[in-house]
Amino acid sequence: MSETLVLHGMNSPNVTKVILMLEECALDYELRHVAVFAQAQFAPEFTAMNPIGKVPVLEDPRLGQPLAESGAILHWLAEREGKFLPASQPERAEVMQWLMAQMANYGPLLGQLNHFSLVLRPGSEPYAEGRYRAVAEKLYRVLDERLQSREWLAGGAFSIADMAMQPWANYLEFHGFDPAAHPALVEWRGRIAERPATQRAQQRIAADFNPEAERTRKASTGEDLDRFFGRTETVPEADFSMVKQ
Ligand SMILES: N[C@@H](CCC(=O)N[C@@H](CS)C(=O)NCC(=O)O)C(=O)O
Repeated sequence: MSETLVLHGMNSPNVTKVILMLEECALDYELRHVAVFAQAQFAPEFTAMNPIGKVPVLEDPRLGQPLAESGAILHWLAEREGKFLPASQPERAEVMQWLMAQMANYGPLLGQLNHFSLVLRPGSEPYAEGRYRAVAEKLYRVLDERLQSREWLAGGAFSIADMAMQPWANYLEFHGFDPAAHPALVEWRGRIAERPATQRAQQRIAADFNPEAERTRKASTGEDLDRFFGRTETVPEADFSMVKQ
């Protein structure tokens, strides 16, 4: 049986983190591009693998069924290979804490900041922009403060928590925050960027994903974009009366 793993994805942070792990573990894998700007994630073949319609999805012959959710994929690969997840406690639990923090906080909330402050016209959604900017400011600050006293995010060694977090931490400047105010975060990011596996991952992404991603993004229709960004006709006005009841 072929031991080649297949990763369905695109050139985005949640997919990049898995490619970092595949390279760190020197596994044999194929990348298959999913054209999210052309609605390929909603095709029945894809939703049969992940009903939520999001990349990444890993097909691993050793599992025998597709696996979605980048945190679950990183955890599976760490268990499969016995790498990048400490065997003993409390280090193992600490790595899982930061992996979960990335999955539950950094990914979803920085993703919303992308949506509100970068996709929409500036000023068109001031409440959302302000809220997600404040959340992001805290998340980046917490990361910087934590990394001031340790080389790696959790567990005392480079782990799946670092691989999960680094592609999202790369948004710091894009989100308008000052790198000079986050020196420990920037140094840690650099340590990961310099790893040979990270450089190989970037080369694979550039070769196997970027051309098709660029082509399908430019060819996307208004309907494709509405579906991708979840836009609907009605945007309700903010009403805080329920909060005060
Ligand atoms: N919690 C999921 C999130 C995956 C996710 O948001 N994937 C994005 C790309 S990074 C996607 O597939 N977007 C297409 C869509 O939402 O339609 C994970 O970490 O795997």
